[in-house]
Amino acid sequence: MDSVLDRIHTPMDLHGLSIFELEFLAKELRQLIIETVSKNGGHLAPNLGTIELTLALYSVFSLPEDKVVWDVGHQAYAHKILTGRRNRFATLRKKGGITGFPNIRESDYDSFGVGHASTSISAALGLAVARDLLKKDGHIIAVIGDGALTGGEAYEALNHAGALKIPLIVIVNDNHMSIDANVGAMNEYLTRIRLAPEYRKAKRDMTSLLRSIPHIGDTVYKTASHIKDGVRAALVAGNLFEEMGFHYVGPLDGHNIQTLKEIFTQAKESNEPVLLHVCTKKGKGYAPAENAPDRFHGIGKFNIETGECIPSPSAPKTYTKVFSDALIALAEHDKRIVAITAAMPSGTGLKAFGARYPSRFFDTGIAEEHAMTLAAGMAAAGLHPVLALYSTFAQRAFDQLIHDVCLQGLPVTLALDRAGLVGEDGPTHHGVFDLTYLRMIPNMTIFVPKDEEELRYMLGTAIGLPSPTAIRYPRGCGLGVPLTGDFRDIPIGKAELLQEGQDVSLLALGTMVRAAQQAAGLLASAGISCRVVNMRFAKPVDVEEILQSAHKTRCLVTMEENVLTGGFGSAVLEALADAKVPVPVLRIGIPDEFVEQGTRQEQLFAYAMDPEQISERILHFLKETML
Ligand SMILES: Cc1ncc(C[n+]2csc(CCOP(=O)(O)OP(=O)(O)O)c2C)c(N)n1
Repeated sequence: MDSVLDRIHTPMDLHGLSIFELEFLAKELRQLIIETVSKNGGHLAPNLGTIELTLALYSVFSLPEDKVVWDVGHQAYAHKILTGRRNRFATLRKKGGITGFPNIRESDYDSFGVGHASTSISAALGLAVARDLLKKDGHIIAVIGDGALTGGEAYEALNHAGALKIPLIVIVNDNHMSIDANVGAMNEYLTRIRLAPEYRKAKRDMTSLLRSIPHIGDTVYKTASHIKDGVRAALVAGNLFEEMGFHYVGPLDGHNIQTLKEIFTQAKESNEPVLLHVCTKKGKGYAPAENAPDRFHGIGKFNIETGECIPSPSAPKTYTKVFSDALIALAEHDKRIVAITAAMPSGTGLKAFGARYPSRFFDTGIAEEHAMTLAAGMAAAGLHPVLALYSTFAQRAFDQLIHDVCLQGLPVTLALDRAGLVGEDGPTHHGVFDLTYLRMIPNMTIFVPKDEEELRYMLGTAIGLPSPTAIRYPRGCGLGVPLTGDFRDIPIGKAELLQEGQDVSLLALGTMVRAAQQAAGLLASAGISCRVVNMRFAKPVDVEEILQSAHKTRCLVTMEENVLTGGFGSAVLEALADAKVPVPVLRIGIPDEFVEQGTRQEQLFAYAMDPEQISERILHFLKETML
């Protein structure tokens, strides 16, 4: 058969296709997605699971007038290919290429930008309210995974939508998985619905019974649907969604395009909120991803034949692994330590902690706010929780951090992984705001390790403190420094002087310490002598060291992998202003803009944060200030 994909230029081209053609197209999409992700990396398993769902949706609804809001957006590759981006799909996640998530600046078909979970129902409800107030037409559909449905915002939106009662379609894409296995009572509830054989049988029996009544058949079937609903609700111990104001339909086979099309066609006619429970298989159609959907959730380059990752040259341990090993070791002797993750046990390295200390490990689901207050509660009762979150997702729990943890001065340690620039996932995932949003909170101590060994020391030190602490460390491998296995206390608020110098002081934090040392080397060959300091703490900053540097050298350079607005450089300026010390300061960090996707190296280069450009900037700064 000739390519069907070649005939698709807009989603409206799907409307006339037969089921056979749509199924053929599903195969072509699968192949293109597998090939592209094997080269560029990306989210594979979630995308393979939603191909039939996407095709059925787009062959029934009329995009872009009808709008589909994808939750998290990591399953929207078929959407991108079918909405005019096929020719650019090879540039997926690359610098200047198409993004890995829906992005309203990229296409009119991307009705809402996303990357963080559990926002789809709120956004879709907003679109639906606007449609009605502005007297426009169009169906609004939110597609949310069972994992994203563990996030509190999803319930806030369901609660609101059920009461507003305006037309809105919510599709729950239930594949029984978050990134790792899904958790929580809602997950168990969906499973009960999915598996209840008596529910499926009773639904079938009731339908055929009503339809078989002579003469009245379909009419009675429709008017009596409330009886059916009643039976359904009773059988599944009360259908939660119906009770929240949604008309529930499901469970449905999410890979059967014919069935999905029929149900979507019916859902189009509804004047009230409808919730369609669609069951899919994560990784569908590619055996390695079906067998290991967690590993193939988000993956780097891999070999399509074997499913094996393309090995990178022997790399040092990741910061995540060093954190994980250190926490397990500390917990051996300190029974107060408990570990919490919000749906990222593998990503944060806490899976190993859970295996070692099952009763001291908690996965809350995608519920960062709850996780933060849960930690506060535990700390108030004598435990020392270590809450490991990706820096970007910790943004969710900002109020809980201020109000529940810091205001009460509770000993919770935040382990913020993926801090700084994260590369290909782009602007939704960079951890570049944490120094700013943490630094303003009273009672907080912020540790920033220069390497993986210092991360170990800082973790031990933080857990020893009776107050809130945060440690932020980057994505990926450490520097390969030797790991002694020791835990040494780091003096709070004290910087580490790495090199004396007379001309310029480089005050660096975290990943930028190595860059500062390299830049100092380059500057030395240009005859500039640098004092290099590992500042270690974004709060409290070592004011004494800052003032000494101002006294000993002609200017200061601050270096951080964070936005400049309100970050570490700002802290240094505040310290100098408070001490009334007038000294020129060059701040190196991320300017006031969202950082686009690319490799981490490309991003550092784009902001002139690599050692070569840093040394050039310093030379230029020295000339500019005529020092
Ligand atoms: C607020 C937030 N926390 C954590 C994540 C990381 N994350 C991305 S996808 C995902 C799992 C989503 O599971 P589900 O919604 O079921 O989609 P599936 O991948 O199974 O299709 C998680 C935890 C996120 N994107 N946003």
